Amino acid sequence: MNADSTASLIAVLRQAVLDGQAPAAAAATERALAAGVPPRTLVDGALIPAMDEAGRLFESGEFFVPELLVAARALKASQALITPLLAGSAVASAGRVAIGTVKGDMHDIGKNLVVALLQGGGFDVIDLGADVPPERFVAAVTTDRADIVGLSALLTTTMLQMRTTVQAIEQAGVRGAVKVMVGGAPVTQRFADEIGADGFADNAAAAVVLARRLMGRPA
Ligand code: B1M
Repeated sequence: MNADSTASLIAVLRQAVLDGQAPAAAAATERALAAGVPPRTLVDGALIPAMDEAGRLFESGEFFVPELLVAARALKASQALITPLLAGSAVASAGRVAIGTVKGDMHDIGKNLVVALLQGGGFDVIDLGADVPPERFVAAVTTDRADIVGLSALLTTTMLQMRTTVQAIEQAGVRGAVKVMVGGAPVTQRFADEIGADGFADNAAAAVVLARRLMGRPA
């Protein structure tokens, strides 16, 4: 396969996601994978750029929430085929991570990518889903015995729930038993420091490196 055909397979997938065409996105993903395009190349070259473009069109008033929703649905049709390949087949657990998108926030595409790469990195992952209240994160520590709690947020309003969640973990008396990592488009290292998180990662691959560091392992 030459660079031109890889680029055109990626472009077709990117466009299918942007157009909200779930069957076309799934078909383009299958074609690209069958042609040998690595799954991570599809994520970085097609899926993330398609959602970035959808966000730009939303900001400029050319897309509205329904267009974002169908684009997200098309992305998930592709992601469903890619995720098992990213997750790999690690045997020994590198640690237990409970991860979710914070209360009030329905964005889960980036969180799902972090889940897939953590699983690929050998972590035992409890996916708490989206719109997760602080008390569920607390239970992940007290009941599920998570080593790391991962908080994702995509809205400047809901990222404040990260602080509330860290406080809830503190109030439950289990802050010393768990590491907290945070991420999502509006989140910064500075914000992570302010709320007392143990680490911040700005993408899914960096989240795996961070989780290893928080577990005291080499990256
Ligand atoms: Co919404 N949305 N959305 N949206 N949406 C954004 C986030 C926005 C930036 C769009 C815009 O205005 N340009 C804007 C937020 C503005 C702000 O707060 N500053 C916005 C808005 C305003 C809204 C609504 C309020 C719109 C409305 O209703 N009027 C509404 C809120 C709903 C709610 O949550 N309560 C809303 C709704 C939606 C949909 C449901 C339609 C849909 C989400 C579908 C879904 O996720 N199931 C949606 C989408 C798709 C987007 C955009 C277009 C794409 C988000 C995405 O999936 N990006 C987004 C614009 C944009 O981001 N360009 C937008 C791709 C994804 C791979 O990236 O999630 O950043 P990301 O994840 C990355 C890293 O951040 C990091 O790794 C990931 C992979 O590399 N990461 C972590 C993420 N979590 C991590 C956790 C970690 C570590 C790293 O450790 C634990």
